[in-house]
Amino acid sequence: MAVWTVYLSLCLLIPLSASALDPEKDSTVNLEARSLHLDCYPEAGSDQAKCEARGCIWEPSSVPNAPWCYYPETHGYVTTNVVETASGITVDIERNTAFPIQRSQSRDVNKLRVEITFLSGKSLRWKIFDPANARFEVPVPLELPATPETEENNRLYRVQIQDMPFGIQVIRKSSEEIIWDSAVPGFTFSDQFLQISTRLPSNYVYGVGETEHPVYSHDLNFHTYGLFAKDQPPGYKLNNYGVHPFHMGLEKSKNAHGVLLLNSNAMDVTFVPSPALTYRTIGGILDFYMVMGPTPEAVVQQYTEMIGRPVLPAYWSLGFQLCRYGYSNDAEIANLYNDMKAAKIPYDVQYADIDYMERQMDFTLDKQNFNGLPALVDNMRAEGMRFIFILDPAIAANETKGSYPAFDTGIEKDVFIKWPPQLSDDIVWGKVWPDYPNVEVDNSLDWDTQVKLFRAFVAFPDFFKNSTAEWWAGQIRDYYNNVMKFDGLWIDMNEPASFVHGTVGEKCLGDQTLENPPYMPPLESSYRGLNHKTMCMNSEQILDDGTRVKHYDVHNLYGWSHTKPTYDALLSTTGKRGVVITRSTYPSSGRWAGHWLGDNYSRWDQLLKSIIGMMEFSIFGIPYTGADICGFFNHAEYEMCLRWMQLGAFYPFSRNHNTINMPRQDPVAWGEEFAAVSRDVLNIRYTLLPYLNTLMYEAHAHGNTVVRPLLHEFVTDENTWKIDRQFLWGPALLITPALDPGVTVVRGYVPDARWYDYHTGQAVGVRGQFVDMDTPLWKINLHVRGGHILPWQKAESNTYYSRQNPLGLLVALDDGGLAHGSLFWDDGEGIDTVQNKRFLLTTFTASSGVLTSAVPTDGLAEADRLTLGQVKVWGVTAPVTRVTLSVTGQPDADLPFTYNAEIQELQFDATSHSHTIEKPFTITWI
Ligand code: MIG
Repeated sequence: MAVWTVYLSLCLLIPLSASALDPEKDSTVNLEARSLHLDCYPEAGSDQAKCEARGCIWEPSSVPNAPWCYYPETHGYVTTNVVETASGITVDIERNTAFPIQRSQSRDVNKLRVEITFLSGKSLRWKIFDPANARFEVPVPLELPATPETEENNRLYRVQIQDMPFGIQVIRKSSEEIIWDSAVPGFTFSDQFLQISTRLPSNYVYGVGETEHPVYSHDLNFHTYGLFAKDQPPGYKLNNYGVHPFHMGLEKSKNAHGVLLLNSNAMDVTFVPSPALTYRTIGGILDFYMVMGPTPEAVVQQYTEMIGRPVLPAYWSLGFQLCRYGYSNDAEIANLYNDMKAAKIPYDVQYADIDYMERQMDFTLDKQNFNGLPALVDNMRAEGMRFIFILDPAIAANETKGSYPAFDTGIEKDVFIKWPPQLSDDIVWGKVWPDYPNVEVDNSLDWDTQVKLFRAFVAFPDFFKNSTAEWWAGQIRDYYNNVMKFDGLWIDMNEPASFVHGTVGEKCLGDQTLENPPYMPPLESSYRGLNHKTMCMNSEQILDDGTRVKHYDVHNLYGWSHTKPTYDALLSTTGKRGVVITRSTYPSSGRWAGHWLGDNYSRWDQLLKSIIGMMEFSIFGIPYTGADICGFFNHAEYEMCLRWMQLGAFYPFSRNHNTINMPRQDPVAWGEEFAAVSRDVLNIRYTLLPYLNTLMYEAHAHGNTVVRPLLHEFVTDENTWKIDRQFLWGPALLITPALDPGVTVVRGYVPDARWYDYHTGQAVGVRGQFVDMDTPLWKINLHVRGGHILPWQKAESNTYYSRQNPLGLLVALDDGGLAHGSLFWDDGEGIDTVQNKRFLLTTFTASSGVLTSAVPTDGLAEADRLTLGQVKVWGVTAPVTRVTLSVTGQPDADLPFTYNAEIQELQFDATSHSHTIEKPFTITWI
């Protein structure tokens, strides 16, 4: 209990809810579930009669948001048979019929099978399903170990089955903590309502998306988040574009685990202060995967091992990017480019939004306003710039036959989503952006009238089918070859979004309980049905193997299914790896794409929300992420936009983007001071790109996070568990942005390590404390952690040029005078360079006045080699008289150096030696 006492006393320093930490309650099995009042009536309009009709207990409570109708202790299922083998446990369970049917219109499944598999020593799965009738299962392939871990001693966990109510308990053997405990009332398994709750081992839970969260460490005071992919700008409790039923939880022992519910139906997740968690989903089965960590980084590594490791984006995609909706013509983009060049603000990627298309139709070009775009793209690409275009999934259907190949060939190849044949043989028509031919759009009319008068019918491709992927790739290839070049693709509206509800005419055919299910999770506009702003749930989709599924079950996978075909098409068309950005995501989307956080607002609160969103996508396995810098909707204001440029310079996906009809907010729109601050902070980003790129490689190869919550590096220090106003890049760079108006000082935590101010090289005097940091308008606080070596290059106007500079190293020594780091380097855009070992991996170690390198992987082509340049060493306590470079087979060489005693900084420069770094070196200073 010693550890536990320390834990308790430290926790007194931070505000916690009253019921937060009760060691007795949490460290022992509590089958009575006395204090666990789980909501038996989550729908609106409960009263005593309705509550009791469900066999539940009605008891008004004064605790805000606590349920007044809760399950009795023995509600649920009972265990009837348990068979344990070396690789898992099979359990048969039956509904406890002492309780009435749970949901009218949703047939209870009375007998269920539970299959628990010991996937590996660090992971397990429990799958609860109907053994008599096959139900929908998520067709997202996971990468699971070929054989289970049959050796008990190799497993970090053990599993216990409770009989009444049935429940699974997962125990971490090293601490004897129960980290999953579903032996609680309320378990329900009916056709369209499946519910399971678990106790949580601590109050620290992270993740569950995609919804905007006000804090990174969840507030457990009865908050429910609906999850259903929707074209919905982030807002309080609103379900957004993607779905990630994954969370990471901390334990009292300070270990961490992760849990995925692999289910793709509309669902919700409720956090309650017991602490506990409830999932409710309206279809499919309950298929859970747990990874045991035990560190937060290990959780993400194990999770991404299962769902697939994130893609390695092209190097240039780590550069700064500019976009807006509403560029009026190509000249506007050309002027912007010229102004950025004149202002010397580094920038790599220019976008064109749906404006470039003719009437917003994919694979067309607006010949009136954007006729010069292909030439502009060529000119900019010749100067090392890159272009990304937007594509929406919906294809316009009202063009004259023969004039719009995307639709014509789509019909020929039968790629569009239709009704089930027994209902109709027609396409499920929607409306999105494309306009009818020959209309003059009158923007003064209200939205619905505009949709009615001007928007064409559209068809939604069914991207599950291979034939659709081939058709899509063909359109992309033809566009590249015949219209204009591009380097990456931006896929939007793939929830899928529609401007009519369900279908044109808004009458969905078929079973209406799919459109308006008996239990409706709390979703935006849920009272209007699941098809609000998307297609009918009765639409039929066809999986790769021919299985027919309902959109109801796979709606949340539409964006997921759109992503791999787009990525594959990009690669096969351009011959380069490029990058894809997608709006709607599901677990494993990170294998092919990054994600921006959607249509945010030009508001101060959105700066913090963007950090929380990025940290969540980090643990969802999508590290290439960021928010629209300066905000999408509304007018950006000077100071906010400036602070946002500083924060956004540390988004892995760093793009300033704005909606139509809003004033400009790019860095050259605000005058000289703004341009100068943007230039300075982007120069820092560009200087550190070799480090950021190495982190992207670590994510791709090992599943590490890039934007890293502090608790991932300092989990034993509880002060870090709630920090979301600061974040790290990997282990070594601490970013403390200003997030509020008018501030000149920002409060930030300095974790217990040696840190150096990035701007001055000065060691920070305190550690393990919150401190006030000066943050004048021009400055974002950045600190480098002692013990680490960061690779860098001098910034240039874009990465084509900065990549040619010599490699610098920033050696930040720790208290013991040690540091280590690494560099990943490849050609920046080749396909499968990691898989084919066409890259260089160099490690660096500094110790006792010696800096050495080692080269575990040397597969770089000669043309891509890097020479060693300038090295800065921070924390050199004694004056230096000589610096020597030694390379095997060559005479030792003296290097020019300077030593600054005041900040204990040694600098030396190897540039003149043209030493290429695939050859190991040793540098000594005395
Ligand atoms: O209905 O393409 O989130 O980034 O600029 C809006 C226009 C459609 C939504 C995207 C946004 C993009 C916009 N799109």
